[in-house]
Amino acid sequence: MTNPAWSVQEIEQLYDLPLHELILQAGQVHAKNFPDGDIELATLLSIKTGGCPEDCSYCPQAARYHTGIEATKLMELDEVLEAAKAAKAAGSNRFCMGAAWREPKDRDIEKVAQMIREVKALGLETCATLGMLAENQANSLSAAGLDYYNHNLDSSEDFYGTIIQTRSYQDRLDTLQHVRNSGMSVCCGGIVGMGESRRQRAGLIGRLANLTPYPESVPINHLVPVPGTPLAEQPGLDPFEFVRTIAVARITMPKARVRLSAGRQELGRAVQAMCFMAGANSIFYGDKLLTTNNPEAVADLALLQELGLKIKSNVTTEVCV
Ligand code: SAM
Ligand code: DTB
Ligand code: SF4
Repeated sequence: MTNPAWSVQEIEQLYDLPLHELILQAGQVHAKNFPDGDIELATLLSIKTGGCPEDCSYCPQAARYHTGIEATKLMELDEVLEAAKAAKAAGSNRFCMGAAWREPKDRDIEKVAQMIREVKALGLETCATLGMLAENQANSLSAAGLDYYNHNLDSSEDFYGTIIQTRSYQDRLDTLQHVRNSGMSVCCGGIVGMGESRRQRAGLIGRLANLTPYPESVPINHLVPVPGTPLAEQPGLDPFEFVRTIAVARITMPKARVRLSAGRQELGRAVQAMCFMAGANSIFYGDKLLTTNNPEAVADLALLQELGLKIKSNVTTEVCV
């Protein structure tokens, strides 16, 4: 996936279009690049919750904020497999294992590698999000068969320092490079609604779109303001601005799966429908994200059916020769 360089100004110009023109343009890009128009379902499991030493202002799992989340140890393999089997049976395509680590230790990588091998054997795509990765760690996960690694830029570089101080923007870019070099696909997006300006949202999308190649998966999270975190009282973003962000992501990263991620419960059905028209083609599916609530699976299936949207198949047909 190579892409022309996008300037922040060009992206702002897209944002400034009348909403119906922006959605039309994004819808055309989507139809051309995803003729099937199917929606991918990705299920999250928090395999290690809470107690994180980082200071991400939005995050309920940071130990320094008092959010009522209890820290756990790394989950046992059996428990992970049980959740993966349930996700597969519910129709999910991808199983994403998340850990509240700044970075994994090498012995954690060995344990997660075992989870990856066994989840993959169930016929699910695998994804993990474990924090920063060193080169050797990315290579080990890739060798275990990990399909995607999720690591977000979260915001534009000029807004980043107001939300996170314990790791730099460059640290994130370095991890993304290790993931890319290891041969895994990149899942990288951000959060909107943290008090950033439209120009800063355009800056985030620009950084994502200008990664060479741009990410295969782009999760766009709407901030879930969690009591106890510094962003608990952050006023919600105008829903049309969220739709615009999805459309702009679609136009600038035409072949990426653009995923409606955290915050869907607050968006409601009508705004989500607009997001699908603007080119979103993936959702986190299952009653829970990592620690916060997600729409119930039955409600999501009903919404997709009502909108006439096809779900990506999770049945792998093996050809015997
Ligand atoms: N600890 C790892 C890391 O930071 O890369 C993996 C897990 S972390 C929870 C994954 C992503 O979840 C963050 O980068 C952020 O984009 C998103 N996230 C966390 N809390 C959120 C919230 N309250 N609202 C929206 N997105 C959130
Ligand atoms: C991503 O971009 N969003 C997901 C996934 N990648 C790991 C996580 C959302 C977390 C929302 C807050 C929570 O549930 O703790
Ligand atoms: Fe830790 Fe990840 Fe939460 Fe930041 S986003 S506090 S690194 S779990």
